[in-house]
Amino acid sequence: MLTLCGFAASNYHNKVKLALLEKGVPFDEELVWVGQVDTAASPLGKVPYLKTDAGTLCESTVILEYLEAKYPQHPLLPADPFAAAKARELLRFIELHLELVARNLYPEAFFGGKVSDAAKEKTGQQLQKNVAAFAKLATFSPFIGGAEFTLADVAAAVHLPLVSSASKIVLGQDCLADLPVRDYLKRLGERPTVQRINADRKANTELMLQRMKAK
Ligand SMILES: N[C@@H](CCC(=O)N[C@@H](CS)C(=O)NCC(=O)O)C(=O)O
Repeated sequence: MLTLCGFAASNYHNKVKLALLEKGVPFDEELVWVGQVDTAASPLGKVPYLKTDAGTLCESTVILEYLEAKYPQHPLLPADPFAAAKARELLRFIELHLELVARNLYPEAFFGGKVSDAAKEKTGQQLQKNVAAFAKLATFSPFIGGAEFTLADVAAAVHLPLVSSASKIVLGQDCLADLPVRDYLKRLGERPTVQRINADRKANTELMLQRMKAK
């Protein structure tokens, strides 16, 4: 049996959870907050990590690739190698050039912290450039890379909402507003798997905020 360790307010945790749900692979979830991580399993103390019969794995995208290889049912990568690489290209793009850049804004957007004006300006410029490049790769027709729901959609479903709201809250402008992201996310939100992710995220976010207040 697989055990997914982490917390449901985390988009990286939800990326792996959404892939498990889409593939119909049974799994348990273990609530592990930052600070409670087994560093033998995740040496940087990050979530998520996955306990498997063969051992533990960290890094969400590595876990996604493992799940694809180990559980071929309901594939989330196309069989054609080039089409699969295109899906991975979008997945990597979302993670590196959107999520990781927008993450500089999260302390102020979501955790009551402050981001310097210089960091805001730099992040805003990077996002503008990266979103324009992303627009050349993403089709949103109906899925992010075309006709099939793939790992790129799994990443998009969890990362794009945060990129949108962080830029809106901190920079005063949703950096994805000119792309059909809202309609796309609405379509994805019709999937029972995404509904489960969103409901669990909401409940866990409440819990996380209560914990933060109590500290
Ligand atoms: N590259 C990692 C990133 C995971 C990550 O940053 N997780 C956050 C929670 S959303 C975390 O554990 N942060 C705590 C920390 O960095 O110390 C992955 O893809 O799994």
